[in-house]
Amino acid sequence: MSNVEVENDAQHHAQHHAQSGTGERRLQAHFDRTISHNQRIEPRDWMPEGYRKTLIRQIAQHAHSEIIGMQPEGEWITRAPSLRRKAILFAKVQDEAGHGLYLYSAAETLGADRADLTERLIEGRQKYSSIFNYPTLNFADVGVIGWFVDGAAICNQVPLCRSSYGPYARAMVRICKEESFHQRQGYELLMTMMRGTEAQRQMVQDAVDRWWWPSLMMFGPPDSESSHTVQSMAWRIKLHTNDELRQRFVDMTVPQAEKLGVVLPDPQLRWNNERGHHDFSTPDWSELKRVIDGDGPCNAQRMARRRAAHEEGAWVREAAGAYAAKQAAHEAGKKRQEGPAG
Ligand code: FAQ
Repeated sequence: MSNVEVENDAQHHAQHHAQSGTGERRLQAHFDRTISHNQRIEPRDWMPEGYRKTLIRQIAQHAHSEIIGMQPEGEWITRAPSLRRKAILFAKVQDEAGHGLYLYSAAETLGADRADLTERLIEGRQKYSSIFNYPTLNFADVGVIGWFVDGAAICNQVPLCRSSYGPYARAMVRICKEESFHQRQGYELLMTMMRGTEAQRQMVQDAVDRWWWPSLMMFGPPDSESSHTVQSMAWRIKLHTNDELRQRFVDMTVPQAEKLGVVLPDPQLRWNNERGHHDFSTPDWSELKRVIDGDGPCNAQRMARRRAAHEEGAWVREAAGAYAAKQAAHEAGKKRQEGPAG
């Protein structure tokens, strides 16, 4: 049996056991205690079906985002202005692929099947982050994605390292280390451009103007409209609300923008002494809704490319499957020849 099958088997036993009333209550009480003591739920532990489903939804959406997120910056690999920038960008885009793979593996520990998750993405039944539906128009966009998008990802994902589900939390530790490198390479790229010509400074400001609002929207709808936050926080899948993390991102980014010498495109943005935070304008939530619903500037292009990559990779999956079957037959043949042990 594969790891996933063993885990599914253990889960089915636990669930079967749970069907007898007192058994279920005991398991639920044990789960609740684990969560309230800030301890981790592991794949073999009993968990409520809603917890499992919510995690699969969030982790799959996160994995899809990493994979689709390779596209906007990937478009600049062949056009990077120097060998150094090309090597950095290559490494970053490859890291995103790695993040997607850790996350699909984390979803598999919950009984999900990776091929099925990919099908769901391709058929539009599962989401990916709104942010990757915006175009990268000039090379400064690569820097601003590192600074804003990876910066937002860090704000959102560092707390997830303490999320209640073990495999997700552990995947997040390594992901965050890499995101931190991504953010710094973006900021360093922008610093270099800001020290360059007037035209380069304008490219940076233009990219900042275009990516600021989509980056704030990445944190999800406002708390008042977030359907999952309350339950996900009770389960300690999420440790902060969407608005809390958005505020943290704004507070973190304002001094960085000042140092860089760019203007964040929000006339209402100012420090509020009483709150101890920056005030800022309300993002256009109707735009977020439109982009999530498939009508952003690049949704069709991103999905078309993802589908094409899936189709073009079919022969690799078939070849790997055929090789695995051959190896398994070979192993079985060897065991038969050796005869029963002892
Ligand atoms: N885009 O009730 P909530 C990265 C959906 S990775 C699209 O607030 P939740 C690395 C949501 O699914 C970026 N859909 O939901 C990188 C739900 O729909 P459903 C991805 C969104 O889950 C950098 C509905 O709206 N990061 O950047 C979005 O409690 C550079 C209601 O929303 C993660 O996935 C959105 N922005 O909170 C890669 C982090 N927001 O399923 C390449 C983990 C919400 O009911 C280059 N995820 N929706 O139909 C999370 O922390 C959470 O899932 C949130 C949303 C905070 C994203």
